[in-house]
Amino acid sequence: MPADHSGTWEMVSNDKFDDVMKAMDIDFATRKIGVHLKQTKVIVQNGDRFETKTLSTFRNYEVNFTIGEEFEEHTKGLDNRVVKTLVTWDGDKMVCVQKGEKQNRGWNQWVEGDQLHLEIFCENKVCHQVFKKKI
Ligand code: ECB
Repeated sequence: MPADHSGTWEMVSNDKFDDVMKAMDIDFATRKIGVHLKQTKVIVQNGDRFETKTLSTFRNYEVNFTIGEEFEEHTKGLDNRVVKTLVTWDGDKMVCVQKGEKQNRGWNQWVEGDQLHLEIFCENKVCHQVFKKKI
């Protein structure tokens, strides 16, 4: 039984997000806005099928995937690249690899109690986001 990531999760911290945005070549003005956003993550999990929305006052990002099935992801409104994305389980941790122009790109996501943790990687930078489950 995989971990349950479903629910609505509200950002409580976003460590080193600016570093990861820089590694993705996001311009200064966008980074200035992006670093202050309180993101909300909405996850619908049906077995190995995931529908995810990352919401903010500035931009929203939606991506849907099935565990173990590689797909082409267009990071529209983020860094606007096309990557080959594969999400798998490593125990209760969700591991995402995004193959493309940027090396060492992807994210890891796991649940600890009422918190959702998300590490976002790009090149040699790592951002750590923590969300709290909305009751
Ligand atoms: C959508 C809110 C953030 C908008 C910030 C705007 C520009 C920044 C550009 C690039 C920054 C790199 C990543 C953005 C961080 C979060 C967005 C979603 C990351 C993601 O794919 O999360 C997964 C795992 O939770 C969704 O399934």
